[in-house]
Amino acid sequence: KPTVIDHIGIAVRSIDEALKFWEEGLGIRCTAREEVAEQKVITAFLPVKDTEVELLEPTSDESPVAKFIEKKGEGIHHIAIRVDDLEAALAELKAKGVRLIDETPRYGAGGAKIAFVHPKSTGGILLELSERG
Ligand code: CMX
Repeated sequence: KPTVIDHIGIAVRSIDEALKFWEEGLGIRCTAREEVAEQKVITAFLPVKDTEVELLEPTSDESPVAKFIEKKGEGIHHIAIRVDDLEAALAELKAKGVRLIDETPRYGAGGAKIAFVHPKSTGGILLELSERG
């Protein structure tokens, strides 16, 4: 079952540059920074009430985030919804004919189990499902 918006992912060229706005401008502090090698990104998490902003900086030209910035520029890259049981959620969506990018869970920042749903099945939003232990 979907519960809350776990986080909103924002593609940026440079986390250090972006933090000038988020931390110094808005006063929202980054509490965790982590490289997720499998996704070719560095992530920075900024808690906001009940959810988080995730800044995503590509670590390679092959990163999905690098391709996104090249095509669309910096901006909102994905929305992540938290689920209690990711395998069950994926099985249910697959049975309903939803196009999954990840049919089995991967591991994202903070050790969360994650899987992406294709924007073609969601009305144009890259959707992440996230299960936190
Ligand atoms: N949001 C909305 N639409 C998107 C999108 C995004 N982030 N990325 C691509 N699209 C759209 C494209 O505009 C395109 O639409 P049109 O065909 O209408 O032009 C369509 O999806 C296909 O895009 P594409 O450019 O041909 O395909 P890509 O090779 O760029 O792959 C995607 C797109 C979503 C399948 C790929 O980026 C992916 O597998 N993403 C999941 C992994 C990921 O994004 N990891 C980074 C974050 C990791 C983290 O948070 O830890």
